[in-house]
Amino acid sequence: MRSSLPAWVAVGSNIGGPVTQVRQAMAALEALPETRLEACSSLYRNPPMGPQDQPDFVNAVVRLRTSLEPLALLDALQAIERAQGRVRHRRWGERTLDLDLVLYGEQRIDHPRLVVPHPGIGERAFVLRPLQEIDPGLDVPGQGVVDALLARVDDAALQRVN
Ligand code: PH2
Ligand code: MG
Ligand code: MG
Repeated sequence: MRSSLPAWVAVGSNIGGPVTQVRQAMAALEALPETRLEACSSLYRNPPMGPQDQPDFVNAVVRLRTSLEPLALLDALQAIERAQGRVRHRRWGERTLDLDLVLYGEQRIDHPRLVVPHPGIGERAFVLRPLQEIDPGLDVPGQGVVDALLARVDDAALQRVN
């Protein structure tokens, strides 16, 4: 493999059998070229952020090691979303699969298609809690260490899925 970096992907689903969708996405990530799946968090069921008249989400975070450049990785994530039948209904609404590239090495990226670190990361327990499970001491560029970020949000509504 060419020189590679860690990349963290937040996985979410709330329709079409969310637990199966998330597990299938993890398998698809493992199969990406130039990429290893290094760590997977537990799955967490939690209430929707945004419109409340939609099912609970199942969320998880994975750490990849990849030599795909950020935009190539983004293309690959979007291809997996499409392969799992993603249809976008409304902003912050229901979806079969959402794969967000939340962190890429220590890089800060500001591109029309991709902002890294993901702008919402510091407020979202459903990203921070699974991220803390796999990388508690990780520094989020410009925001602080994951453990400290998680201490500032309410994660009481997250239920680990067995
Ligand atoms: N994703 C959204 C909108 N709302 N709520 C939860 N709990 N988890 C998500 O992943 C999520 C959401 C849009 O990406
Ligand atoms: Mg999202
Ligand atoms: Mg997304």
